[in-house]
Amino acid sequence: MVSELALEIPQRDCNIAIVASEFNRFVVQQLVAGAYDALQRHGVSESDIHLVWVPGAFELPLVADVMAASGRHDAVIALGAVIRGATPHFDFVAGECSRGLAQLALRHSLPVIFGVLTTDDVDQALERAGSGAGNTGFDTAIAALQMISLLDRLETNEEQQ
Ligand code: INI
Repeated sequence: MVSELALEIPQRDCNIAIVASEFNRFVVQQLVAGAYDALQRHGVSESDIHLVWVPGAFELPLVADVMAASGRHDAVIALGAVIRGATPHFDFVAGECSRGLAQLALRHSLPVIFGVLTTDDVDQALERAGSGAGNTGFDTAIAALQMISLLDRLETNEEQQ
């Protein structure tokens, strides 16, 4: 008999932290709106969503770390937009941001969800920050909920074995 854990939305109250970067706010604001939309459509109340703004994507890991360490949130969603333009700065900002966030998830055993756009230009970023489907903020919020449910079920399975 094959045992399979499918992706599901949790059937319990969830508390979510969103850390968003001010840099390229005209894009990131749309990601935040997409994330709120997805969370509220799936029953997360506004009072259980905690939004914190940081200056840029480079600062996301530190504040995500503080939010994760607080023990008050079931998941932390990091939202940002790093746009290449003509600068090699891009690689350092995007690289450190993704590395830092990935480390946090493992350190805290908590879903720390990567919703940072890394694009060549503004048009590509706006394309991924549209309304409804095609909004990375929306998609990452769904991923956060799915990961909460998955970890809940894995913990329950382990307790039962
Ligand atoms: N921060 C971003 O979030 N996106 C960018 O595209 C970006 N660029 O291109 O430089 C950016 N830089 C700022 C960086 O994240 C820090 O806020 C800054 O270096 C201070 O530590």
